[in-house]
Amino acid sequence: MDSNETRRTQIHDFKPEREHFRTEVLNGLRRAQKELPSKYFYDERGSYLYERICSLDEYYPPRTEIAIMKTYIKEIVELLGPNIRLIEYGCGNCVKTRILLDHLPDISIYVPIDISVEQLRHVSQELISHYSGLEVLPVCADYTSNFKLPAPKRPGNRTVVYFPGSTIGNFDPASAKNFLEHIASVCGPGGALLIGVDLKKDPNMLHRAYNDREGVTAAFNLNLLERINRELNGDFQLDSFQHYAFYNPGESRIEMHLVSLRDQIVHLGDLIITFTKYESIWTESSYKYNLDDFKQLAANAGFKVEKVWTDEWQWFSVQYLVKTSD
Ligand code: AVI
Repeated sequence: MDSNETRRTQIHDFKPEREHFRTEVLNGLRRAQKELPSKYFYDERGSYLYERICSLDEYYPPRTEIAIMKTYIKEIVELLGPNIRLIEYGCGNCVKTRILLDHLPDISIYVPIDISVEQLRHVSQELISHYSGLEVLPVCADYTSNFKLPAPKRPGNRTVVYFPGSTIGNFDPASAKNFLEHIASVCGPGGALLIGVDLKKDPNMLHRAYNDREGVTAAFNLNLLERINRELNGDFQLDSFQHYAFYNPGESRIEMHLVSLRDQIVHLGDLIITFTKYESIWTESSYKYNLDDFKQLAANAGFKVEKVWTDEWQWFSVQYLVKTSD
């Protein structure tokens, strides 16, 4: 672990990507259905492109989730209670977190966890200067891996995990259950989870959300190849791959792929990867739930859904889950 910041902005850096990026990319590209983990989208440019996606008309989740948060913030903070330790998985730019922090004046500890060190450094600095009494303990880690959370100076009343943005949708159902189980263990007795969950809806609306007119989602998807070129000495020709995203109703998920537009060979250092024309690399799944399915998933992972807030069209939900006793 590395501590290269001043005392108040010290990032607990577990150097997540540098350890595993190469191994996971090589393993994924050796499979019959080539795949790359979507968590690697978020380098500096990827995080920037994701922020642009979040402001697109077609990409409804962020604005819908924010509207739900703002409408029901009083009820939400009442359930969270006073003097909590708030842990956020994948904090990104913390837009939604600020809604919580603005209404939780007596919150004691905030632990933002993100895979992107640049993003984390930036937001932690901002939060520290804006929320004077708040102890911010930023952690740079792949939150699906095991790492030790930093100890706060003074304990909070209880732990609440915040996992917004429907990032849970980027896990396949088995991994989603494992991850929620992991969160339940982090919460500890009396702990809770506040989570954003995207809901099933008209497939055409979903299709538009992942195939925006400006091509920002396409650039976000292709940026993964650029990152591999830069960091793993690759020679992917970006104009020989095409963004392809569709809703698979049988699996209740958006699938994002990068399709090879010709037979081609790509080098990653000494390694050679061959592509046939129209072969794809599967880069992301984004599962959509209905409320009952998610309730069942939560129950299987040791949580009881205590409260659900949605928008008037039931596009998106914010849910408050409490840990059931072991
Ligand atoms: C981060 N995650 C919830 C986004 C999603 O909708 O699955 C990532 C994304 N991929 C394309 N657009 C947005």
